[in-house]
Amino acid sequence: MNFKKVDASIEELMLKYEFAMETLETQLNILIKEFEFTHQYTPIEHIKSRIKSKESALKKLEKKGYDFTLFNIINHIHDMIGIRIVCSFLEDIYDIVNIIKHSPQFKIKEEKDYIKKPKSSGYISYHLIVLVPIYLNDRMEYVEAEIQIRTIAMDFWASLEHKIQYKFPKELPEKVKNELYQCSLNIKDLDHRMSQLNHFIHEEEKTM
Ligand code: 0O2
Repeated sequence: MNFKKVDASIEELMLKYEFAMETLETQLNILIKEFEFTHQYTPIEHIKSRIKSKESALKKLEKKGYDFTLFNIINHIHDMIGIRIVCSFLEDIYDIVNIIKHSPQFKIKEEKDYIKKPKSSGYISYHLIVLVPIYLNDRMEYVEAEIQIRTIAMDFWASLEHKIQYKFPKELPEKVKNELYQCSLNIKDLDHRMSQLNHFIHEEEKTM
């Protein structure tokens, strides 16, 4: 399937993704700033956002066994818009998930808790698929976006694993897979220990 046939309409679709990403970024920033103001605490280390390129969308559809059509992009790629919120501590993730879930601005389409149930690769993160309303000249439309919420430790693992995966276009050797999985257990342990430290410090602060 080549790009040319669907070029004009795909440009229109990409424009809608741009509008939705801008809307989502603004709304998330407001929610987070309000949280920081209310709690006098900053739970976020950094936020990254991106729109999946047409080339990556094509690759993802190929991998899933679908043709490169507008219908398939809309219906089978749930992360054309991706926002990654990297938090300090484990408990911060659930605070952020809560404020997003309770915000009337987005509809939650799906929730994937890969913290309670990590993927077989060892991947740990919290995913929310949200529907972002965009207001066009004559209508409102919902656009899907994926929000990944994770700690710095989870982000460290996912980034390096992604880099290693890239070097093996087919499949990772078993030995590498096992080692990555073991590393993910260390990440989980590290997050729990940091979380306990955080809890301890909060309790100490109360007595000061
Ligand atoms: P990229 O390059 O980050 O965009 P779906 O999107 O729901 O159709 P899937 O695989 O069922 O596909 O959804 P999933 O696994 O809930 O979320 C997909 C995204 O999560 C991936 O996007 C990655 O960003 C991240 N992810 C999921 N599993 C892993 C993993 O094992 N390792 C790493 N490093 N990241 C993972 P893309 O499009 O695959 O990649």
